[in-house]
Amino acid sequence: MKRETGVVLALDETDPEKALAIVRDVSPYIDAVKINWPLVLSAGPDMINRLSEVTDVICDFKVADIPNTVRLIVENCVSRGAAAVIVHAFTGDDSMRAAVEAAGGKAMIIAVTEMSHPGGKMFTAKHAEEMARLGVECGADGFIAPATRPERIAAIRAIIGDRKILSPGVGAQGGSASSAIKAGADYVIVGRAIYKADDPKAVAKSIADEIRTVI
Ligand code: O7M
Repeated sequence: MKRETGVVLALDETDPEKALAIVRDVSPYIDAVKINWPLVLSAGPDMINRLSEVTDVICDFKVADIPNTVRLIVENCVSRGAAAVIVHAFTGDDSMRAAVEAAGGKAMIIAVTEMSHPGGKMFTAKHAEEMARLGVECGADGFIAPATRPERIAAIRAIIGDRKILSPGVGAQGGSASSAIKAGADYVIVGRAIYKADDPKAVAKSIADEIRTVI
């Protein structure tokens, strides 16, 4: 996945044609688009293939299952052209290794550590460092850490070396792009602040500009 602007668009827009139009509009200012169940359930998995023709696609299915099921999901995403697949790390080492093996070096495997919403403090925060260490041992290429708590990005960075950090929670959830990048994130993940804006391209550009000032 390229690292030019540091912006990943979380495309939770559920109207397929609107979603495609937004991606085409903002594509000069994003490094990748992240899609999750809201868009895939309304548009179908073929959306992975269609979006892959425009930009890199991160399949955020937060896969959390036994190794065989994890493998089947990751293989399907990769065959549709995904550049990365996001998995939960709490499933343990065998499921994490199954994800990495199924990706076969063709797509990045990104593991969730601490989640960005208030509820993320209840369970994920307490085990975030352990999950980061497990991800490193199992060969994960990147990690999710919360832009809403930049000090937690720094804690994960201290464990994972130069593997990638993607940080959601910028904009609608109150986090700032520059604080996340300064704390050690490689990319920020931004959804509503871009796709619900009157001018998504202008917002994506302003976030890319903000990131450029701190690197
Ligand atoms: O900018 P938003 O709040 O509209 O969207 C944030 C996106 O990031 C949305 O797609 C969430 O599903 C995702 N996300 C979080 O907000 N918090 C997390 O802790 C983790 C994710 C995520 O992307 O996990 C892989």
